[in-house]
Amino acid sequence: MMDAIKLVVSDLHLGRGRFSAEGIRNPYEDFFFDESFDEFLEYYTQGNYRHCDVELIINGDFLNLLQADILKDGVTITEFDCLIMLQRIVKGHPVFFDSLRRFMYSLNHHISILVGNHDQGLLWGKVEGLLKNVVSPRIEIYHRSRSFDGIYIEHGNNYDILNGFSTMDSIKKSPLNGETVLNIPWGSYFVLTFVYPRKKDTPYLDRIKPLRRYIRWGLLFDTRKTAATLMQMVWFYIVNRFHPDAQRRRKFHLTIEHVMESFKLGSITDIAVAILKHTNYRIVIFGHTHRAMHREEQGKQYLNTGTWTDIVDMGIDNPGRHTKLTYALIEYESNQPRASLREWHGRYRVESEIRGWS
Ligand SMILES: [Mn+2]
Repeated sequence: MMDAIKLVVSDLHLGRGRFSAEGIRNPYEDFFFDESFDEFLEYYTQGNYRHCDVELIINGDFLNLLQADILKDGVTITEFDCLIMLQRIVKGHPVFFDSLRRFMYSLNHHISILVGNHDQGLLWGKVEGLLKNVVSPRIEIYHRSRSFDGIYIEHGNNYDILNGFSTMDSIKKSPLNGETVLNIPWGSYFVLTFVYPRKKDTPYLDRIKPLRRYIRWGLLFDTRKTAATLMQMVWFYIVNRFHPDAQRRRKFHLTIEHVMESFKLGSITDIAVAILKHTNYRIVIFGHTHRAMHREEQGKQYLNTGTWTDIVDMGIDNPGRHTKLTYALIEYESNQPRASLREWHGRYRVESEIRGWS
């Protein structure tokens, strides 16, 4: 019999649901596993876990609060915009949110939510309030990290130069009209103005890993389209680099080294290794890269919880399109926590829908 466990998931990227109210397919949805998630919570609250203290930790990018089509100019995000986005996400995922609500009925169940770069809007008090209204007033929101029992958990975007933001100045006054808006990082401008409009035709565009190799493939096999896209990326940079908004312009004052640095998925792993080496933490858990990972050295562990969206893997070792519902399970043995990286299989399904193979 277990006393307490913690479940860590990340990068669920809940959007407005698979279909619009009119029944039209929503190309911006990235999360398709509401039922599996429901079974997941059910499993860890029954049987051996029935009387167990269970904490669900959602380690960043829980919600997709970068929905360009809702925003007035496509990039300026106000608190009100985030409330609208959150409302639509809740409406689009009734099974998921019912599941969270039911989980929280029991007082020995807890939910902690960490802010990621796709849900920076959770930093706003009213957005947090709305989420608490929807799920439970007992949920806890952590703006940067959560640590306990020698475990350090953070989304990880702050170690990625294109997606980092300081919680100190992540809400600013717009220079255009004095309105309070989110101070979004470079990567969010890219998602809103470059990726978002292209997802209509290429819904998996932001799920390709590593992008570098995809570009190389593209140049070889689809030369004209890839070259055009690369030119558009250069244009995206120029427009922002010389933008009338000084704050936005300054953000794009980056050198090529910065950009190349951000293409390397390894760097966040290096940070985790450094934390384990130089602090007393014994377990570090990140998300953000969408690549599940588990490293163990001298009893110290680094885990990356991956993502529940699919990824288009361009790697040589395991190419293809994969979905792995990965999570970290933290168990306690005589008060010592141990973490393991796991994959949720849930109930066997005889069929499922294939999406976006255009
Ligand atoms: Mn993510």
